[in-house]
Amino acid sequence: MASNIFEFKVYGEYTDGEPEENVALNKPSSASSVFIDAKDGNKEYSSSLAFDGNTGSIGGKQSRWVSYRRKEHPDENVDDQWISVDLEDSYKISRIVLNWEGSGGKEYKVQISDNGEEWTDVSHVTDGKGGIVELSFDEETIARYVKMQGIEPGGQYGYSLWEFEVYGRLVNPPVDTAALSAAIEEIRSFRTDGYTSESIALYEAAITEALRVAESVLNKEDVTQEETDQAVENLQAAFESAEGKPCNNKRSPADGTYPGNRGSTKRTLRKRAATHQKAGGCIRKLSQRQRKH
Ligand SMILES: [Ca+2]
Repeated sequence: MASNIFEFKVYGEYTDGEPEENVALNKPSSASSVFIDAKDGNKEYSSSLAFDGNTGSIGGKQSRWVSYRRKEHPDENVDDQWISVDLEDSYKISRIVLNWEGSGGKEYKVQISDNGEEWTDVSHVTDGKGGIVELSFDEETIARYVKMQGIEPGGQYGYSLWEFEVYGRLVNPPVDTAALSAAIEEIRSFRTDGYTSESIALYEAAITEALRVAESVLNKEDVTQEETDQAVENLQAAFESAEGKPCNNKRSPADGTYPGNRGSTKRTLRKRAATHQKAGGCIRKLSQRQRKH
């Protein structure tokens, strides 16, 4: 069979113009069995050959996975065979392309899993004929592992796949913006805390831009954890630079509180900070723990 016809691939695009990528390419794979050709130098048709992006040959061996064949394994259940891939992260799967060699699957299921142990059917093909089979999925098809579970091969030569392609988008882990919200809220609260007008003006000049940037990060769509963490750092740096001069009390690195303030109520802290500020001291920051009082 001429393999070059398989090299022509049409890649789709997402609505934002990003090209789809084969996220199974060169990912770790496994299979229930691997055909070893004893008559041809013991060539092994291992599972990785279905995920190498190659639809031709490598070193005289065709780049395809092949399961046990009935001829060499008459006592095995050569129908119940599978191949799977670990995408190494969760993806929203839009398409799966099975590029069968002539000896394809007649009946098989495509399954997905989050843990590689419990599988959910997402497709059941009962009239497979080999060649390229393209399966499409909706937005909710999210998985880390994908498997082709064979039920009945197309012939006596086992299941054979040139390539097993999975197209999808990485599912981003949820971004935790609680620290950023808290930092913004904490700084806002200082703006109404009854400092002298001079110190408020100085403070606001230093903090306004940082606060504006932090709020834009908080409201940004598709914000990343890295951007969020950086915004908290920037906000804290701006806040600290707004201090008239360095505080004598060092911040405790463990929880961000001032050792001298531990156990104080919010009201006491505010009074103490105001007094300190009026005396030409620095602005102090209430910790989250202290704000709960
Ligand atoms: Ca291949």
